[in-house]
Amino acid sequence: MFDIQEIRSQFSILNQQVNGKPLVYLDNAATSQKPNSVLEVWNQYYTELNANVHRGIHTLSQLATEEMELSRRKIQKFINAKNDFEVIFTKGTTEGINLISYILTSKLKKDDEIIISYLEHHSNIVPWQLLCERTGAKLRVIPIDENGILQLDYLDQFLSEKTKVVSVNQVSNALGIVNPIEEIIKKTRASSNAYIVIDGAQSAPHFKIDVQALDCDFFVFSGHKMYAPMGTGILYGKQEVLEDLPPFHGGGEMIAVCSFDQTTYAGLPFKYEAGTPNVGGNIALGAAVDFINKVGHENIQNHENALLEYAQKNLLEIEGLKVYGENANRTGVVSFNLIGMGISSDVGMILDKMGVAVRTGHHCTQPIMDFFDIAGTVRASFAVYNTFEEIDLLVEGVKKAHRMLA
Ligand code: 7TS
Repeated sequence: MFDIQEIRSQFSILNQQVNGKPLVYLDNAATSQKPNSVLEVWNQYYTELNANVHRGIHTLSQLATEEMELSRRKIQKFINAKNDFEVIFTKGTTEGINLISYILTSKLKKDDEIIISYLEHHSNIVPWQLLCERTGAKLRVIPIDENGILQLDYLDQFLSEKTKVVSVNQVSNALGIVNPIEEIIKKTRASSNAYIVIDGAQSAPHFKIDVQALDCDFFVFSGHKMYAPMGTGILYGKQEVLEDLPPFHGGGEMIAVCSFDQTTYAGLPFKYEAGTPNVGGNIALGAAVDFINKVGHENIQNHENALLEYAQKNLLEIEGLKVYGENANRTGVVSFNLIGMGISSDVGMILDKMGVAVRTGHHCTQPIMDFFDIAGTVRASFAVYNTFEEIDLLVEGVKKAHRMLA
């Protein structure tokens, strides 16, 4: 049974007023709120268990290590990784992609190619540009059509023996478009030996992920967008790929033997986890996975898709309102503008006065904004705790903005 009020009761933060109005939190693509179960686990770690992991003989250190490793196994199941040591704790998607682009440096040479798409967040653009600067490789970008849909014909044209990396997101943060990553991965495998990287920042909170079925080399996501604390994230990498590549950070816990003459590295996952990790956060990420599993992926998706459909239908009734990616397969996000009526932040400020939290601007996806020839959009993004009544308040707020700005 999907009981929205029961779910909402687990998120104390939602039960407050902002600017004298009940908070309507629709900025979930930026970061989701955290259920009490996650906060309790986090709090319990610091009040009862705090110790450094993997290095203590003492009881607290052993218990903290066990809890963090249990969390790793929960995440392994969550994404259906073959082995728990293929699950690397990071501080988020940005760190994950930077890590991958760094450790691939020696695998690329001048005139090799890296394929990304127009729909990427800056954190899936800039690390690859930096890799191009280091190696002389070139970036190729799969274009989109006026609906924001990727033009995969171009992928067919781009793929060759020069392609060394294909890195795309599963869901676009700016538009909510669901990209056909299964098809992209199949095409890439068929005509290149490229490393395949999937940015799952906006899909992990919404979809059941199966990295083995996908057959990607890397899959990265952030904990804070899927009900876990900030400063948490996951890098999944295939065993044989991670074993073949060099480490990223050097430091404590990532070595087998360290001497001034020669240092050898620890096995997975520790080779990629130098330094003291975010133990409390990583354990709480496991609790966030428990929360998602308890609600159920199907329930989450059905509810969020119903919210999206309802929001889009009602917003489109407002004169002059344009939804970007209106006809594309989307999840969790409606991105729009009141054409000719101020800029997106004007609408955002009016909504904020009504207690409605949305993001405005370019959403760290300036190429998409350039494509549509706009400075930004108003983005409402949904999580499992949002309600149809909240969508009504959003629509009411946009109507008010329309009256004020027209
Ligand atoms: N990739 C995608 C698709 C994202 O949506 C984001 C963050 C990132 C990477 C970076 O994740 P981070 O956790 O390392 O920051 N997206 C957004 C957003 O849409 N609004 O704020 C952050």
